[in-house]
Amino acid sequence: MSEWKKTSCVLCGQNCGLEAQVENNRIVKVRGDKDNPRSQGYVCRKGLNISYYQHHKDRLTHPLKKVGEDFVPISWEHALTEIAEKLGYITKTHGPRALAFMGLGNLGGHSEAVFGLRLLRSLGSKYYYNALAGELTGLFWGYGRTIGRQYNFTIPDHDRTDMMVAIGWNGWMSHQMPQARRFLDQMSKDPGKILVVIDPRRSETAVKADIHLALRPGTDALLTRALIAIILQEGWQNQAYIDQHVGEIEQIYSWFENFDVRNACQVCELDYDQVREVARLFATRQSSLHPDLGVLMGRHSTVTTYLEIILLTICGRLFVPGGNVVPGYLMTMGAHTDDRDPKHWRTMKTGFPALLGMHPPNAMPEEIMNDHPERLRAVIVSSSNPMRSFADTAAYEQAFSKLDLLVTIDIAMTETAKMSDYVLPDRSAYERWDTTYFQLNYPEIYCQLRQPILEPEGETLEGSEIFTRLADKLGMIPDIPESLRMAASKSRLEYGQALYAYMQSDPKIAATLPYVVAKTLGQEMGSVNKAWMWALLQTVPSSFKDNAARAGFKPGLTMGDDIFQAIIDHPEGLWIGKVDPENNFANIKTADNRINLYIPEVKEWVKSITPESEKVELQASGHYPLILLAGRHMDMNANNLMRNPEWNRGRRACTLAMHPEDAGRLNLSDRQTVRVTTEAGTVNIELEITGDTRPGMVIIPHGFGLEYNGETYGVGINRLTKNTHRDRIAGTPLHRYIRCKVEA
Ligand SMILES: Nc1nc2c(c(=O)[nH]1)N[C@H]1C(S)=C(S)[C@@H](COP(=O)(O)OP(=O)(O)OC[C@H]3O[C@@H](n4cnc5c(=O)[nH]c(N)nc54)[C@H](O)[C@@H]3O)O[C@H]1N2
Ligand SMILES: Nc1nc2c(c(=O)[nH]1)N[C@H]1C(S)=C(S)[C@@H](COP(=O)(O)OP(=O)(O)OC[C@H]3O[C@@H](n4cnc5c(=O)[nH]c(N)nc54)[C@H](O)[C@@H]3O)O[C@H]1N2
Ligand code: SF4
Ligand SMILES: [Mo]
Repeated sequence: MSEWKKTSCVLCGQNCGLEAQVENNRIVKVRGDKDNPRSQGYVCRKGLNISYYQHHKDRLTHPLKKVGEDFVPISWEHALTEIAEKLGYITKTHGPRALAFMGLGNLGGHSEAVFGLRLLRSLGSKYYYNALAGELTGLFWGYGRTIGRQYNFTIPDHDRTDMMVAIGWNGWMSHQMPQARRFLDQMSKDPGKILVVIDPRRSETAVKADIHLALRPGTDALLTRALIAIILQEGWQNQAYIDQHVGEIEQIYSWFENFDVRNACQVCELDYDQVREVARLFATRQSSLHPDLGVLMGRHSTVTTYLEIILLTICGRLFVPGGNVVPGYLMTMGAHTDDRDPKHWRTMKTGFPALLGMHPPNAMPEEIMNDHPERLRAVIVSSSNPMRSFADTAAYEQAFSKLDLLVTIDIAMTETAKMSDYVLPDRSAYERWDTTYFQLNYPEIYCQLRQPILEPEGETLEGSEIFTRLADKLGMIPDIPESLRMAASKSRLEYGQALYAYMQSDPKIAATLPYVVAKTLGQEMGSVNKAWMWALLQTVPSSFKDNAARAGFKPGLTMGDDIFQAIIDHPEGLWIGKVDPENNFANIKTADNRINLYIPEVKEWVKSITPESEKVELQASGHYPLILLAGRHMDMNANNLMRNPEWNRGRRACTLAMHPEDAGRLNLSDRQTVRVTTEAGTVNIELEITGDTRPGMVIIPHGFGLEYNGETYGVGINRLTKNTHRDRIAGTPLHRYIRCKVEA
């Protein structure tokens, strides 16, 4: 018997709607779901292959404990009791700073994060490492300083923009917006719209561009400084906007006054007239900007973002139709954690701040490998594979083998799981209820609560259930009255009233709300994640209620429950709100409600980025003459989410891409094995000679080097990256600019 079921792809942050045909508890066919209001049937090759994510030999089905060199099955009861004892012991003996969590959600689901973070906090620690602090936290920092909230970063207003500048974004391959290929095609064909791509190579997105600025790798900060300088020198800035919305701007003008734009363009290897034309268009059109990893993982990462915010601001492109806007949320990606406030922890050895509550994975090896009495000794990892994803595999191997406790929660036996003391099996994205908080959209607010489409195999539990049981073992959950459990079995309305009364009875209960909901409504519904969606909707702020009313939900006491019911009734996903498009400026949360453009801490950094200094910094090194892009998003990878290599059979998935000119000079031929060396290490890899890259620049994709069924597929890129090669403020890796050499 087969059945088509509504679900979503979990292989990138877009979570396109899918319909999956299920037979004998297996996904046998997949198609894009036309009923999904956000993706409207759009799907890429990866989404069509989710059966390889779900069904493979390395799936975890039972809790495991490491004994000697082997893993032995252990019951949930024993595993959680032992882990709780160890967590209690380590945090009591060495203090709470000895404990960190890592991951807590990836591209497929985020419900567990609430429960994991609650547990971390209850144990007294604030150390939370996450992949976002390996890519986006510099950007969060920039918005935090200028706008007042790190979570109020912006995205282009895709439907209304008539000029989009993609800088370091290869949307044709990575998506990063709804229906990316459809959008880029339309942009490209519409004579009234301009697509500008700033990328050193002719990427799949650059091919679609009206203007391609093929800048020299690593010169985005210099180029952005030049764009701002041109606009200010020509007087093209939007003075009315600046007068009305900007504070703290006078201090920055001098950074651009005598800036030598022509010389800068030369260093960027760009034509001055073309750069000037882009500046003029950007200042005069309904323009928007889409930055991505090419700059976020590039040289001067955080300062490039800051300069981009300055560029958007002086042109009056922030918070306006067709410009860059703050999208709508049910739940933000994290809490604002201003790094100037000492209550937010910095990493101890390396001194990196938490940004949006997250610490950089690049710092973790050093945080373990030191002899401070409070050094990191215990790590719980969920939905992440640091042993392959994060910079410097060798440093991670050394550090993780020094830990007193490593626990991994995953759906597969990963390289990180193999190093762990305990390995706990999560339900997969298709076996549990879940949602993500990534679906940045404007002005509509999108939600899909994925329903389980498969019966779980073995003894898996939802991650949020695992964290709740651990909290219980640690004695963190108050006694729950029988009346609350009874109410949960009757109706959501009665439960809501009983929960309210219970919380009123003791103010301390609020801090344990997720666990209380898990153990009552979660049990009743058979899913903690599902119950948490209901609870979340009861506690949304009034601003969200206004948004929900705009999408047609009736204001009043039952609004949260009405939205929940609609979410359940629409497994394909739905709009649950709409932000006020007339009032995006309300997202500015600074003291004077103005954009504060001056950030004193990076003044010297910005001023140091001159044509003269960059020329010297960028000079090719005799020892490492090539620039390696350590990571690339393409049709044949999906982070670490596809372990079974079968989906790429017959394709050249993991190669070193090199331009024919370099290959000729080095006397190398296509398909031969070459040796790539960086300051971090050496790997052997198949060479692919291709015009996909640019002379002087080689590329290896990430997401390979995974051990599957006893074999290793492709090369683990992070053998070539050094964890200390990172942004000085955010600690994010500079994976798009690594010096290397390639030999036969
Ligand atoms: N197929 C696929 N899609 C994915 C993922 C995946 O694994 N596979 N992962 C998802 C995730 S988690 C993320 S974060 C996104 C990332 O999505 P993107 O940021 O779009 O991914 P990248 O491949 O890093 O592409 C960035 C572009 O930057 C360019 N670039 C390199 N160096 C420079 C430079 O110095 N300056 C400029 N301006 N550009 C430069 C590269 O040539 C490349 O074309 O992709 C998401 N989508
Ligand atoms: N050198 C280099 N390194 C990179 C990049 C790069 O460009 N270059 N890209 C970086 C980027 S942008 C990102 S976002 C990170 C991502 O790195 P990670 O944080 O590691 O995230 P993923 O690789 O998406 O997923 C990791 C794990 O989640 C597990 N998983 C899948 N589904 C579930 C589930 O339902 N529950 C649980 N518990 N686990 C599940 C998978 O088996 C996998 O082991 O990698 C980064 N690493
Ligand atoms: S990988 Fe991303 S764009 Fe492709 S189908 Fe999945 S969610 Fe959609
Ligand atoms: Mo990412």
